Amino acid sequence: MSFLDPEDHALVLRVVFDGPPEAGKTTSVRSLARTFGRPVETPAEHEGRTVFFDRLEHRAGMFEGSPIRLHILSVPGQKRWARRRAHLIADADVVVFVGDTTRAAFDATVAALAELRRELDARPGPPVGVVFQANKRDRADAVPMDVVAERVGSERVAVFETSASDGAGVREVLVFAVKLALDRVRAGAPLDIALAEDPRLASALELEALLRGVEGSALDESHASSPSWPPAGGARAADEHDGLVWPPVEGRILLAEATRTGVDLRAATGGDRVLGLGAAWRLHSSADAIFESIDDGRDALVGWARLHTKARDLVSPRRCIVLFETADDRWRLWQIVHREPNLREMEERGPLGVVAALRHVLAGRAACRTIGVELPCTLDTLGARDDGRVQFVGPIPLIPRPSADATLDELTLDLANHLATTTEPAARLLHAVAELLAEVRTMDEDREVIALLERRLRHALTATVTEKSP
Ligand SMILES: Nc1nc2c(ncn2[C@@H]2O[C@H](COP(=O)(O)OP(=O)(O)O)[C@@H](O)[C@H]2O)c(=O)[nH]1
Ligand SMILES: [Mg+2]
Repeated sequence: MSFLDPEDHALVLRVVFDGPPEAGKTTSVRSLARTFGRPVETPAEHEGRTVFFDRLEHRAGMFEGSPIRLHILSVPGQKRWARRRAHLIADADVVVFVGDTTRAAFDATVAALAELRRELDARPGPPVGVVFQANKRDRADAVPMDVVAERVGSERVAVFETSASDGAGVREVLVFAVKLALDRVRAGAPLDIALAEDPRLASALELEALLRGVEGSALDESHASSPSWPPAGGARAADEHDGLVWPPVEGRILLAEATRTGVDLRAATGGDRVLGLGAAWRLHSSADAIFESIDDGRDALVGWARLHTKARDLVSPRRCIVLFETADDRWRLWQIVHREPNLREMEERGPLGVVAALRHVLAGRAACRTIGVELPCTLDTLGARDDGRVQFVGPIPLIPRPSADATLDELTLDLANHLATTTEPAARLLHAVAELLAEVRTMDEDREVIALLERRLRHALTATVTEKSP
């Protein structure tokens, strides 16, 4: 747990290196010690037997006027020291998970990571960030990186490649880990205070350079070419920059994951910006998300974060928001959203798909009324979760407005068209439409919307009956 040292008012952060035995924890901590020119201690003796674990101290910059002191520890790997390990994990401000990514060891690495995830998720308080150190990348039998990223991605970790034996990548891991630990310290404070840091002093690596690059030029044309990635000019050099990211800890992990893949400019209309980060992520910023001063930008970010929190149960989970300086010294808010399947794909599956999409749109609208946030409910912004419940997958508007009812109109017309041409057995369709109609009547929907749906659906029903019944 982080604490302020009463003697020198230093903020003490505990960085714990975890991972299966022989993955490279000790090698990593030793490599850091060499970089810092400091000794590694192996302090503990327990019941007459020496327990080798590694401990290293290091000063690392300032946080809100206090010097930062790092306590870097590696857990004892063997099973019999499980309790000692649990104790270290329970006190960690951030965990660096050293994973052996060679073929023979990788399954055990993934299993141990899943176990760590469970332990951390059970811990109360702000989330504890995890950096996954994909180690032994120098080995010829290392599993390919895209496979590694795929298998550990669902554990909400930031992934870095390392070869601890020659030190490659290990320092970058620590730098990122400290940022996550500081996010966690900030997250312990109320939101306004948690976000009180000045992003000019601490703002971010890859994405910042990326956004600076696109702000200026390319995006003003609707089909801009893709800039190279990573951007030229040493974007990764800006280690001291942290960005203003929400939610704390997990937002930065998402940001790191999203920006690992290349940027691919998809569309830009008016002042709005939509970029693809690889195939899996979308980066959005609307024309009204530009602010003259950093304080205005931060206030907007805080308000937007509250909106995200309010809508939490309805929206897809993998998303974060970021405030960045633009090339012309203003401030722009961005949101990064993991792509999830939407209702348009469902609708493409024929008339039953349209009925299902209609049901989800109505459920989405009902959910918005319940939470009191007017999110646009369209075929593009809504999707279905694995358990069948509706989920908002689009970008959350900065200022929510009631959405037009065009989507319901479009869907009921699509349904009528489908019904006129489909070969689907009439009985199934009749049943699905009749069921939906009954549901609509029980919903606390706008009266005009209900009337429209009843009219359209009844019309569709009659059409089906006359067309399909001899
Ligand atoms: N090739 C290679 N070997 C490594 C790497 N990191 C660690 N090792 C070796 O893996 C073994 C276990 O490393 P160690 O740091 O003791 O693992 P720990 O049990 O996690 O502390 C040692 O023989 C290291 O030299 C690496 O990045 N590449
Ligand atoms: Mg060791």
